[in-house]
Amino acid sequence: MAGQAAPQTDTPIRILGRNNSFNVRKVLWVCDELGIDYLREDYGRGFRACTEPEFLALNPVAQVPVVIDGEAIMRESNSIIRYLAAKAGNEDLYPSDLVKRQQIEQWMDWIAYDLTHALRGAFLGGVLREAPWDNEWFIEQGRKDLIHDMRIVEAHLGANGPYVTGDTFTLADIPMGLVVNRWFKVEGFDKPETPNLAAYYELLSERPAYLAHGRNGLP
Ligand SMILES: N[C@@H](CCC(=O)N[C@@H](CS)C(=O)NCC(=O)O)C(=O)O
Repeated sequence: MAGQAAPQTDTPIRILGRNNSFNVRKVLWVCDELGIDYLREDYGRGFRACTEPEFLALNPVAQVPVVIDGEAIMRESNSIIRYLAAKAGNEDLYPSDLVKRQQIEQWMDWIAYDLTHALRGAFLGGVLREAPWDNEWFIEQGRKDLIHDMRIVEAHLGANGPYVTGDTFTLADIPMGLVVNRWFKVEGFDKPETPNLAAYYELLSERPAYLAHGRNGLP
């Protein structure tokens, strides 16, 4: 698709992925924020396997979400939500100004690389007891890393909030909103007090799309 414009069609996009997946929920949340129509099909744990040949042909790394927009087949949730916001031309969620854009993306990337790794131990291992993450050393390390990372977010929001990049809600708040929801749901170890994260959680909860897909009772 390099060099081609995004598909302009009235056909709803297709979202392949179970709606209890952390990464699918990001896409659903953004669609609701932007008023994007979609059709969702259940794939992933508990549903049709991502290892089915039909799914692997769409996503060789066998993970949800996959989004199909016209001829374009997309994977990687953060990349997908950037695409959807850019296609909608939504300057609030994803500004075209390169510096503002980078300020958003640096948080999204850090969450994807560091925080998600910590959550593998603390949540996938420590709460879901899912192999191969259910290893005591890995769980303990994940919990330590999660506390370390959430202290960074707590201090950042206190100094620079109320949203991740300051005064307005942007794409950076989508993965962060899911992380913070999980932070308040994850159990099995002592967590420090995080009043700024609690205030941020309440602020995001003013958004119906967050209540539908982020703070919706799931961890
Ligand atoms: N980096 C990928 C990660 C995707 C991912 O880890 N997806 C999980 C669900 S949150 C998955 O497909 N798990 C296997 C399954 O549900 O069968 C993204 O952000 O889209």
